[in-house]
Amino acid sequence: MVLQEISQALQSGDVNGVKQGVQQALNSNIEPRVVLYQGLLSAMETVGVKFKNNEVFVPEVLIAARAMNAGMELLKPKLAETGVEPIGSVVLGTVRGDLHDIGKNLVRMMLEGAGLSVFDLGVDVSAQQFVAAIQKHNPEIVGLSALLTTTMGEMKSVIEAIEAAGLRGKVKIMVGGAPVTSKFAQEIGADLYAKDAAEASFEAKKLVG
Ligand code: B1M
Repeated sequence: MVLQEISQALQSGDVNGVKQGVQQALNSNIEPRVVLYQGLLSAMETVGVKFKNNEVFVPEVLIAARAMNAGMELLKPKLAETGVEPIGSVVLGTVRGDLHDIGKNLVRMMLEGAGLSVFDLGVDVSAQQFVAAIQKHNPEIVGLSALLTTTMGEMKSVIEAIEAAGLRGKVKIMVGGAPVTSKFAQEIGADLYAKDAAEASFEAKKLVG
């Protein structure tokens, strides 16, 4: 069945296989939302579980995510026509002073794979930029990434700025990155800590779900 072929192709990072499968499914009048959930997202979830269990690693997740994005490009216009809504939204960024984005990008891909829409602010994002993005996009979750012990403290500044702007009650704050721990997350008043991209997407999905 074509949905299984899409799933297999996605899990092995086969961009052309995913594209062909998605196109074939659309040509056969399979509903775009079925292609999305049963073809792409369930396969990405499987990759996420394997990543969590150390059965696959960062490169495999990245190529699977690239294949998912290729399939999404074909699906997006059809989904827009049939009105499939994302399950929630996340404002995401690497905090000010920090230029590391490989992990953050992986988190974004897994969140998108879980059906959330992500407003990715990039790297070196100031507290005020996070606040402005929350005001603009009204997300359920704000995700902060930091890879340096010297920039972890900036997460606290972002949380304080969100509080000062009167937005703290409106968003849940998720933090992560190699030096970040759940103890640190608690100390700075974050709501969620995720140790990796798979956990970030599970937690986010649980929260909005
Ligand atoms: Co940098 N760097 N780096 N670096 N770099 C580290 C982080 C470092 C540990 C290397 C080392 O010394 N052993 C060290 C930090 C030490 C510390 O503070 N504890 C370090 C340093 C010191 C520096 C510079 C200061 C070096 C210098 O210039 N003297 C400099 C700082 C620049 C800056 O940011 N201002 C610097 C620069 C760079 C490059 C630009 C060269 C490059 C970044 C390229 C890029 O990102 N586009 C780079 C890289 C690649 C690394 C290492 C080698 C790899 C990081 C990485 O991408 N890992 C890193 C050493 C290492 O980790 N082995 C190192 C793979 C990625 C998938 O994992 O980012 O941990 P990670 O993300 C994971 C989780 O942490 C989690 O999920 C991800 C996927 O599972 N996660 C979240 C991340 N964000 C999350 C958010 C969440 C939830 C989970 O919720 C929102």
